Amino acid sequence: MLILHAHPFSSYCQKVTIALYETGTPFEWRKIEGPADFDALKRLWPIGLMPVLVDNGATVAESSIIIEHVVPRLVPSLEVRFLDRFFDNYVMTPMQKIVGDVLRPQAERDPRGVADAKARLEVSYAWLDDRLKGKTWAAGEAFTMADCAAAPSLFFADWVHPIAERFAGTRAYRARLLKRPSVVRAVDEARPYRGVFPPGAPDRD
Ligand SMILES: N[C@@H](CCC(=O)N[C@@H](CS)C(=O)NCC(=O)O)C(=O)O
Repeated sequence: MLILHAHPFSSYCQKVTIALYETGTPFEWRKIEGPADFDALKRLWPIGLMPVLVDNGATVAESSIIIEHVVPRLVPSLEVRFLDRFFDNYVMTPMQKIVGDVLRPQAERDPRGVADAKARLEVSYAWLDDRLKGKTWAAGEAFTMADCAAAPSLFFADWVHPIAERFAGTRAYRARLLKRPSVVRAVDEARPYRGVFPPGAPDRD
């Protein structure tokens, strides 16, 4: 049995649960909700970031590695790995920077870092808009790990730095992702936690 240490409202955890739902892979949740759960997580993976998977006693960390470990068919090509890196590094990371800044005490906020993160998102939205031309999913007609990474990263990035109307392809792709049953399930599981979204969740999606 696969045990997933994760939280339904965490973007990287959703990336993995979308992959598991997409492929009908059964697993057991270990929800990380308090300090004791984080201590258990750190005993498995001292870096202390979720998700972490335990497969027959073996610990697997990092969302992309978990997906490739459990469902390698979602990672069919180098292009998919590249796009997965794109969404993690250039959409998820700036989105997390903007969210994380809200959690800091006022005196420790980093306006320059937040402005840089927003500028990075603008470039990412524009690059993606061009890249998606003629494609249903990130790498073409098949739904892959790249789309698992895209769904939560674009979902939350649009909340903290809305995707402008001129990026119609990126907006349409986000909307397509939000209709995919595996994504719907992950988004619905996280609905009860929207009230704790640090910058405040918009009343949509
Ligand atoms: N590179 C990691 C990133 C994981 C990550 O950033 N997880 C966040 C939740 S989305 C986390 O555990 N945050 C808790 C913390 O920072 O204490 C992956 O791909 O799994």
